[in-house]
This record gives sequence, C-alpha cells and structure tokens, in this order.
Amino acid sequence: MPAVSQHLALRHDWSREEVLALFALPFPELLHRAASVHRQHFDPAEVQVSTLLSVKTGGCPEDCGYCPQAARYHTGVDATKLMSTEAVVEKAKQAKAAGASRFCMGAAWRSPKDRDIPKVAAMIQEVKALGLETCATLGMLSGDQAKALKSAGLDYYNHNLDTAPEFYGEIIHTREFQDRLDTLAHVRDVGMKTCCGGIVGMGESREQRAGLLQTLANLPAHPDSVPINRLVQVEGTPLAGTAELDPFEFVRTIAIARLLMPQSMVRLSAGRETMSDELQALCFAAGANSIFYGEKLLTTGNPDVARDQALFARLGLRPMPASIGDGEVEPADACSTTVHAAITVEAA
Ligand code: SAM
Ligand code: DTB
Ligand code: SF4
Repeated sequence: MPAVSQHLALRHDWSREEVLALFALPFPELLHRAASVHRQHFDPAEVQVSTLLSVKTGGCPEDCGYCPQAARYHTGVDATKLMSTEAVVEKAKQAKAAGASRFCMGAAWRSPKDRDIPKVAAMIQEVKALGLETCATLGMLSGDQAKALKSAGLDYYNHNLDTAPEFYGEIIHTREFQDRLDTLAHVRDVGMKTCCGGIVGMGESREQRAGLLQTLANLPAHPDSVPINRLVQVEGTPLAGTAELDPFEFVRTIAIARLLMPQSMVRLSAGRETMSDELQALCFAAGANSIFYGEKLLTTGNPDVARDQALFARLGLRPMPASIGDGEVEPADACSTTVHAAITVEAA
C-alpha cells in the first residue's frame, strides 16, 4: 500500500487504496492532517454561507432513491410550476439580508427544457444584480444550455456525483453515472465553476465512500465547491429506514474531502438539522468551510438562522465575504456585518 504523504499537493490521481488508508488513520491524526491542510488555503474562522431555494418543486420523472421530489414516491411533496422571477428575487433579498453570500436555485428536473432557460436566465441576472453569487441546480445540461446560463452570469452549477460509480446503480436507474460526468464537462467547458459532491449514509460501504471522494478528486478539475450531504431520510422514499451512518465516519468523510481537494470549499450540506452542535463543530475542525443557511433546504428542514448564528458565535466563526467575478472579492456587506455583529455580541 502506498505511504500516505504528510504534505498533500493538488492531485488528480488518487488510488482507492490511498483514500482507504486515510480512512484507516487514527481519528485525531486524520483531523490534524485535514486541519493543517485547511489552514494552508483558508482562514479556518471563515465559513461560506449559501441559501437554497427550490424554484420548481416536485413531480420529477427521475427515480433517485433518496429524493422526496421524485413523482413516483409518495412523500407528500406537491409539484409546483416554475416560480416567477419576482418571487425568486424577493427570496434572494431575504437571504442576503440574513447574511448569505451565495444563492442557489434548484429545480426538480431531469434536465431543463430549452424553453425554461430564458426564464432561469432572468432569475440569475436579477439575483446577481443584488450582489449575490449565483448557483443553479437544474439537472443534466447540454453544452448550449450551459453556455446560455454562463452568458446570463451564472457563477456556479451544482451537479452531484451522489455516490461511488459502483454503488450508483443501486440508487438511481433513470440516468447513468456517465451522464453526470458529461454535464460537469459541459459546465467546465464554458468556464463556469462547479459545485459537485454527494450523499453519504445511503447504506454504502466505507470503500464506496472512498470511491465517491476518489472520483470527485480525480475529475479533470477539483470542484470549486464540494457539498457533502448526509442523507435526509424522507418517508416514502426507498432509502427511508437506512441504518444511520456513524457520526465519526461522517467527520472522516469531511476530513478526507478536505485533504483530497485542499483548495475547494467543502460544504457541510444536507443533514445538519439533526446534527448536534458538537458534531458540526467537529466537521468545521475537520475542514468543512461552507454551509447551507436558512430554514429550508429544497423541501426539507435546515437549522433555523438563530441556531446557526448562535453556533457561529459559540465557535468564533464568521461568514466568508462573497467573491464576485474572477477572484474579485466584495467587502462584507451590511448584512453579513449584521450577522457578524450579532455573533460578536452573543460571544462577548
Ligand atoms: N434535479 C436536479 C438534479 O438531481 O441534478 C437538481 C436538484 S437535486 C434535489 C440536487 C441534489 O440534492 C441531489 O443530487 C442530491 O445530491 C441532493 N439531495 C436530494 N435529496 C436529498 C436527501 N434526501 N438527502 C440528501 N441530499 C439530497
Ligand atoms: C446539494 O448537494 N445539496 C442540496 C443542493 N446541493 C441542491 C440539496 C439538498 C436537498 C435535501 C433534500 C430536500 O430538501 O429536498
Ligand atoms: Fe429529480 Fe433531482 Fe430529485 Fe433526482 S435528485 S429525483 S433528478 S429532483
């Protein structure tokens, strides 16, 4: 088995054995390595804050086994039409006022229809005009659709690999793993940033968790953001009732994402609502530096803003300022200053 080097440069050639060797490290050693790498690239007190909005909910033709929005599962999620641009902008303003720097618009589509693209483009333009980074997750994209979204000013496209290639077929049957890689290539080819991660706690093995992280790190470019979701179990989906993942194994997964993709934002993503503050703190110590912020993810719950502000205060964390355009950094606006001030007062 190859030795695990203490100093890990940007690499795209991880073997499964190497990733498994990281999983096998003593927990304190793994955390120490991940925390050290985190500090080489980021201020560990800063956490990037994104807010999600489901702009088109439910009624999805796909069969993703974890998803409450698949039409075929009876989860109580009602299908809606695409929201109006005005309603989306209103939600984006609220997210900004609460301290978010990125606004991610999600649609329960297999892929957008060409006629949807101008409507989504209008949302992107108006949300960006508020000074927010924009992200969208709309399913599979063609090259032309990616180009149109880029022209509208979309900063990030979220499209997850979800799990290891060898476990994928047990979770999703209506599209291939390769389809996901193709969409990510279209997104990269037009110069958009990628947000790409997966879900753990779906009954996969450690080897398969390693396979997800290995595949993410071996993409032609590391995703700019790497959301690590812990399965939110929703009654009516095939994965409801799956055995819970050991919380320390979840922290290991975060730490190894940090080690393999040292310059990426690693997002402690879905699943936070049922995590203790202590577990979340361990994740931040292991190199997570991004969260979804606001009471709702797409259809399921997220910690409320007051709980997150209190957590930031207890841990001495602060929201990361928005990065607009090519590396240009917008100073923390009045809103994130408000969040920070609230945090500082509580911490005092
Ligand atoms: N329909 C589009 C697609 O699948 O690409 C975009 C929206 S979809 C809901 C975005 C991602 O949310 C999925 O790829 C999956 O990783 C995550 N997700 C969905 N349901 C989840 C759940 N119950 N728990 C954790 N993550 C979930
Ligand atoms: C991601 O990786 N997680 C988010 C976002 N990207 C789109 C979605 C989580 C969804 C959780 C289930 C729900 O709220 O419907
Ligand atoms: Fe549809 Fe996306 Fe849910 Fe899959 S994850 S069922 S594609 S909304």
